[in-house]
Amino acid sequence: MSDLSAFPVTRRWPAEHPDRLQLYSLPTPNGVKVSIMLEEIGLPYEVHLVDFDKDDQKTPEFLALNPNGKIPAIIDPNGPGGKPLGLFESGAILQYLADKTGKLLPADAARRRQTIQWLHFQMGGVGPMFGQLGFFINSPARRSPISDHSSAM
Ligand SMILES: N[C@@H](CCC(=O)N[C@@H](CS)C(=O)NCC(=O)O)C(=O)O
Repeated sequence: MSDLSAFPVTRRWPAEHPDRLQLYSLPTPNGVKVSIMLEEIGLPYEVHLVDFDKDDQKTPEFLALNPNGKIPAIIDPNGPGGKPLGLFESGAILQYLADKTGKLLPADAARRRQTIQWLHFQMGGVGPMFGQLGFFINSPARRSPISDHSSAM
């Protein structure tokens, strides 16, 4: 039985199956990336809902796992050397899971680099652009005065 008690996040979200990978997430674009990966590679996991309506992601327990206060984050009870490992940042998690299982990341050096290239393109380009679009356009409370003004014209 894995001991995850060193991770404060497990006090707020207790692990029912501590031997399984623990996922702290919500079905947002960054959140589902890890869920899809876990389903694809078939690794058993336990999911914990981080509720933005309750600002769960800003609680001390969650911040101890990800100081940036954003989902997704994981704890792998079976990390390198058999020790538990906490990780955040969806791209880092995807690459870790691919390395761990040998799935979805080619062993061939050139194809491996190309796959990581597309991962970085998603992480540094597409993801943040869509994130900002959602933040500035879709959220009425956060709509900028400039876009309000231009839409009234
Ligand atoms: N670069 C990070 C971005 C994570 C991110 O932006 N997560 C959003 C949901 S998609 C979040 O947790 N937002 C909550 C907040 O900012 O308070 C990653 O890829 O993991």
